Amino acid sequence: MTRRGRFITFEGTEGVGKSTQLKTAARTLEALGIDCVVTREPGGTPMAEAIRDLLLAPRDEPVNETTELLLMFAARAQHLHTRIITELNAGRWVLCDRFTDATFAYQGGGRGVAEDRIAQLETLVQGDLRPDQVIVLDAPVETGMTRARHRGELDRFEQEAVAFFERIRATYLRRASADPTRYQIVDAARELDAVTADVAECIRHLVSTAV
Ligand code: Z5A
Repeated sequence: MTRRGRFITFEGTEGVGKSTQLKTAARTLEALGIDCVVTREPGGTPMAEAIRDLLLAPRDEPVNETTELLLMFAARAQHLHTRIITELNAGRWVLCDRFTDATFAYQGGGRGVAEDRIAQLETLVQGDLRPDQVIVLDAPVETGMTRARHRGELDRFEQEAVAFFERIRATYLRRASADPTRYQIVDAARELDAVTADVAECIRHLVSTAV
């Protein structure tokens, strides 16, 4: 019988290792015989990826915070309703690099948009759908920046100051602490093998409790 897949998201500040750990998590699931897909936000469909390009491109024109917020949710609506829900209904697990927690952290904590405004859009776009598990990879902001910033030109978010990312990290930790069942904080400042082992353990636990 087909059972709804699980929806797992990976969050954290820049360069903490989300993309790296998503791949590990996918391998762990595949080894356990579970079909999964890996995707990301903003993005995950051709149209949502086009919105991502709009959002990340550095530009001279100031970007209004509401414009940024609505574009994040426009991309999410497209991704969720044309891809994620289809995959979950087909019984596949969806591993997503960032989701709405990133909006609370970046647009809320980082930019100062009121949380209830974000929550309204969350309900409009998602109804009551929320990730089954949020893995928050946590590391000092400077650690992530050092790891990530050998890639060349900085995108519009990466051009922000350290204080912006400190507010984002604090928002993630606050949200995770408020709901320790649905959120798992992993210390991502450690060496790669240690982080990978914790993420794999978290995935195995989810599988064992999902049956
Ligand atoms: N954004 C938003 O504002 N609101 C929203 O709602 C959403 C997003 C959904 C794009 O995200 C931007 O969109 C993002 C927030 C905003 N901007 N920022 N900043 P993104 O996820 O595409 O961009 P990112 O956070 O900058 O991702 P990243 O830099 O690619 O980081 P990562 O995926 O977390 O890290 P990684 O690529 O796996 O690892 C980085 C390097 O570190 C790499 O060389 C690894 O080999 C290395 N690494 C990984 N783990 C370790 C350990 N443990 N030790 C040593 N080295 C390591």
